Amino acid sequence: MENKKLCVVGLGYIGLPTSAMFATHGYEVYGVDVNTEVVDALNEGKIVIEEPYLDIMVQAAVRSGHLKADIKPHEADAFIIAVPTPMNEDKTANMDYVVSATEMIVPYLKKGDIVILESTSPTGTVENLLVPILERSGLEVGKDLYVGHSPERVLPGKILWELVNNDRIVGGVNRESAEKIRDLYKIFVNAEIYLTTATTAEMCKMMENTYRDVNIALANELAKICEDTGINSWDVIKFANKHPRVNLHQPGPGVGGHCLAVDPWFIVEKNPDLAKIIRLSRETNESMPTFVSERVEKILDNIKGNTVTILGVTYKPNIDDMRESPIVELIELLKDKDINVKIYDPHVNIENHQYNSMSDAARDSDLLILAVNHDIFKALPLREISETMKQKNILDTRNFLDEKKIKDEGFNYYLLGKGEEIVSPKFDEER
Ligand code: SAJ
Repeated sequence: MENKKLCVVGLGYIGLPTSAMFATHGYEVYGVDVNTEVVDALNEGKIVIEEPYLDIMVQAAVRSGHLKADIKPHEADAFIIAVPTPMNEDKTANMDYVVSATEMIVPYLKKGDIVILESTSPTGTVENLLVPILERSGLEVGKDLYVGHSPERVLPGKILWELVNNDRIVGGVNRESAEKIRDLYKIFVNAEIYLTTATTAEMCKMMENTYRDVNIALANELAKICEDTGINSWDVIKFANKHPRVNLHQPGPGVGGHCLAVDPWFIVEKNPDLAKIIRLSRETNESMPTFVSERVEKILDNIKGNTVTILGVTYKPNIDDMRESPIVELIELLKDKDINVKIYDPHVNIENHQYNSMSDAARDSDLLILAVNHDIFKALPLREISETMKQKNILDTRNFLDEKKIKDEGFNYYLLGKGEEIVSPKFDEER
């Protein structure tokens, strides 16, 4: 029997692992990307992104002849569109890549084919944007062509495991489309696949990230309130979460990444008058770099200094990804205040900020800011740092460091979300 053919447009963080997954499950997969560098690398069995074990899987798929890359689509039984949907300046979704990817596959479509959009998209994208383009093929959508949305929901760093083990939602333009798409993913998905409409699936994806963003905003608001009240928000969170139905999230210097910081805006775009909590949450999280920079200013005023060292610039710990990182904005805000900023993050290459060690980065600093909770920062070489720093001050924006050890080494310890004027200091010290 001839192998089934699949064409995946967009070979990024989602398209590439998905291609490799199908290819190692017997499909003949054509990966399509406009970037020739990605295409050439893939045809040599190599990848240009970082994701655990993906290189091994891609290499196996390419060597076995099941995965090939090209700059143009190929005829296939199913097409997956997995291109980026970035945010425009005005915080609306940029659908240009989705449009061009869809237009690109039209000449290759035949009766009975399946077309799936995986990219995160505003509600109505499949019905109002994809379908009219696909109909240019002369095929009837829902009858000759099975069309739907099946959003990815994997976590960078755990993509291959989550692709297989996460439940999946499939939204079809009709039931038959949803069922065909489900049967396709069933090949490697070892979890539930739920069927619904395309527009419901679009909203689900955006809402999953919005849920997290709104909850983080709540934690960030609590942090601000607690600083003002003179108590410690991290204690409030710890104790409140002992309630069986409460799960407060963690405050921090902001929310980064290409998902949480972006998707909620796509809901606001379509329903600006109704999406009030969603918009306010985004604004709250976007205000955090400014909030931290103001805290830094207060601390520096007290200690009379102007050099700070920032530990970590990525959007979350233990990765090299700086997309939408709030720390990048924090750095700019501090520079605007004429503060001399030194940056240390061994996970990324930062121009003009290459230090051999943490103590080198901390040299002549008045304040050390723990901005990202990378594992490598857990045990700070406090003694070495204290020898090079001008003044011994640490601001922890993640409640990540050991306050007692830091204080024992003679440092002042400041914590984001904890008021400097603690209401009951005696009790706090006894902890
Ligand atoms: N953060 C906080 N406080 C918290 C939790 C996170 O400030 O309590 C911040 C992090 O520091 C980071 C940001 O939020 O800057 C986002 O990190 P994340 O690990 O929550 O999420 P992403 O963007 O790496 O991945 C998310 C995931 N979505 C959910 O968990 C609902 C992932 O499953 C999605 O596939 C991905 O978005 C996506 O592509 O949509």
